[in-house]
Amino acid sequence: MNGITYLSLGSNLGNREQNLEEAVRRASTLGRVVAVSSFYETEPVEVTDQPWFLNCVLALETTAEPALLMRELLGIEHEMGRQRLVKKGPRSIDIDILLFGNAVVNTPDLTIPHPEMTRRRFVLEPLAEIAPDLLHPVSQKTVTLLLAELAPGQRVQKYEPGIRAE
Ligand code: PH2
Ligand code: MG
Ligand code: MG
Repeated sequence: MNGITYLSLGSNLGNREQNLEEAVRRASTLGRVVAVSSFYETEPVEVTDQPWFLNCVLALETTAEPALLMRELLGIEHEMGRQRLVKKGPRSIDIDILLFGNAVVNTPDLTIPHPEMTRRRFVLEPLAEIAPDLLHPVSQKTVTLLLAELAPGQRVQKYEPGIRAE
């Protein structure tokens, strides 16, 4: 399988900016980086009682199969010291596969497209920055349209080092 894969990266523990930069650097060893979005300061969603996140999106051209890619990404999370204590809770680094070309994957360990991506502003805003016309392979909607359809809420703003959003 070949194609461009879109990854969502997030951190809300430790030095968030350094964590994203390090994860981008490590992910770049798995293929060719096509684009990296700006970093965004984002309000926590789903589990809201935790620190704000830095999030970004990365486009990577890779020949790795989705399952292998996911294993490699989990390896990066592990090497970077991620501890899994609370589901959807604070983490030094989270790397999720959003899309993998037009692939639709439904296995016990992996679901592509990422099932939450269309409900998350912290995913759609950075994705719209680097791939506004990209089509969601199931709904066939562009990222721009998905973002426009999102209900208001979920604060997301471009990260400016030194300025805190909270
Ligand atoms: N990740 C979650 C749950 N909630 N909220 C924001 N703002 N950013 C995230 O990366 C995030 C989240 C589970 O992966
Ligand atoms: Mg996640
Ligand atoms: Mg994850």
